[in-house]
Amino acid sequence: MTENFFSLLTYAFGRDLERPALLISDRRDFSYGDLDRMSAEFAATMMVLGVRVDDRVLVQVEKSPEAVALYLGCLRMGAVYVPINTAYTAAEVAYFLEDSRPTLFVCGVTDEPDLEKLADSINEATVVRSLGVLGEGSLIATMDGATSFDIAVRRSADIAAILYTSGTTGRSKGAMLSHGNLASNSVTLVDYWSWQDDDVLLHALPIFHVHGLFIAMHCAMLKATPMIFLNGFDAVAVAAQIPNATVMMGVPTFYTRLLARPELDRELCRNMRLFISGSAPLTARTFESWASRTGHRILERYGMSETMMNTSNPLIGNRVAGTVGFSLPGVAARIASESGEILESGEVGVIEVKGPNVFAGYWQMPEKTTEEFRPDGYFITGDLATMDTEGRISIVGREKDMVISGGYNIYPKELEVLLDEMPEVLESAVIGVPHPDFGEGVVAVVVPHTDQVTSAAVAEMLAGRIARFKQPKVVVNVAELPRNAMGKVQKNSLRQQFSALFTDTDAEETGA
Ligand code: MCA
Repeated sequence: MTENFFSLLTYAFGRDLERPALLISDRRDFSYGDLDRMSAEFAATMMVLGVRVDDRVLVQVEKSPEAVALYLGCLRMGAVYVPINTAYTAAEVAYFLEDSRPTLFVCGVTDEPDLEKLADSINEATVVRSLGVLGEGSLIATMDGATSFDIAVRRSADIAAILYTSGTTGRSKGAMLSHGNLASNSVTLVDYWSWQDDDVLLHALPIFHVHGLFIAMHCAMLKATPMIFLNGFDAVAVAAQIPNATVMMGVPTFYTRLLARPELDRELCRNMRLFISGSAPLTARTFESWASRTGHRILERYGMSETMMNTSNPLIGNRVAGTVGFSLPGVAARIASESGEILESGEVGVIEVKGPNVFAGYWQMPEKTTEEFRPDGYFITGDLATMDTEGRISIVGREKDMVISGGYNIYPKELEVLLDEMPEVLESAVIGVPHPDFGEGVVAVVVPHTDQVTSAAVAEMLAGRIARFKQPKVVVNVAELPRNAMGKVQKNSLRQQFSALFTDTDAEETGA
């Protein structure tokens, strides 16, 4: 018997293949039968292109029903799905091509000629195809009409996907998630959040990260319930769809932007059953404002690319603002000191987790994998937290140097390396400070050699090298960086100094 996660999904789809899966405003709806058929077509096509079990398929495409079917096709044939952010530049893509060594790289129609050259220069064996219908050689145009494809036999521990997560050293690590990881976490969440046969999910998240790809889609798919499938987040469009939905999953920026919409009220949310938030901390203020405007208490949960979901506030019972709830059934969580000593309730330490949701390790980085696990199998998340006597967890900070902006993780090191290469920069420190829209906004603090370093110069240097969303929203010049006795830059002190940069409208852009 196969433990391929896709067989669980087809079991759910098979209850009624006519059921709508993706509701799309400017295209026809796609049923679960359509997704099933398209996934077989993609699997057959990929097979013809040389993709085999365990081969990586690197994917950088816009959100679409075809992109969903491509993901399902990879599961179905036992290939390893490797999605990357559509905002990544060719320079960033080069790293993923080199690191993941894909057999097939699927990209956007307009990018295909350039990326084909790039892929060829890195790994001649990689086949490059666009997904879309426009390009002559696109994946869809290559389809040979096969409408069935046997589900590949996979064991629970076999890898289904690699999700890249940046590292504190600036080098992205590929978190390998197995078929068993996907199955256990999705089945747990469907049950924990009591997914209903008549639920309708409002899906406005990107589908290249765990949140939109696995958490949101798998819950809907395991019950074969419809998703209102929006290309991206637009507050007006999302607000207009709220009355047609029963569940929404989003990052905190979704909620703050919706709160700015005058039409948001109890009546608009009358059909909603559940609002879920994750990927970044939800402030108590947003939680309270949402409750008073809509009558709904947002359910906050906590996860990572390496583990998918670890904890959740309860569906029934008290959802407490500023906490991420309890460890999910089957997931063990504990708070430990840096040296691994397990701490008492209330003490601040690093949250460590163990369970069937925890990834198989980092792709081709065995030493890094070993470093991040305790000998007894607990994964060290790097997030600082406390646990109360009932087991309720609150995230209070991060051990790793990372900024979370609009739900995206941004690693300062990646930017600092580039900034320090600028001839006009003596040294730099990149930090995140409170931002009204993105939760945290990226700030580059630079020490210039002589002349001030301008935002324009930084933007010019970063153009094409790093995705726009990672780039600093503000560049600040300082005479020197604060350091401790060991010479380490005191980022806390910088964060404090510039904490009002995005909230104080009089703030200087390039001088401090
Ligand atoms: C876009 N921009 C951003 C961000 N997004 N800047 C900083 N942080 C961001 N998150 C910039 C763009 O570079 C561009 O800048 C300008 O904003 C407009 O871009 P656009 O794409 O139109 O932005 P948007 O549509 O307003 O997007 C904001 C967003 C989006 C809706 C918050 O970032 C988003 O969908 N975030 C969700 C991320 C997510 O799914 N995270 C899950 C990963 P310029 O004009 O200068 O070019 S974490 C996860 O999966 C874990 C496991 C978990 O627990 O969930």
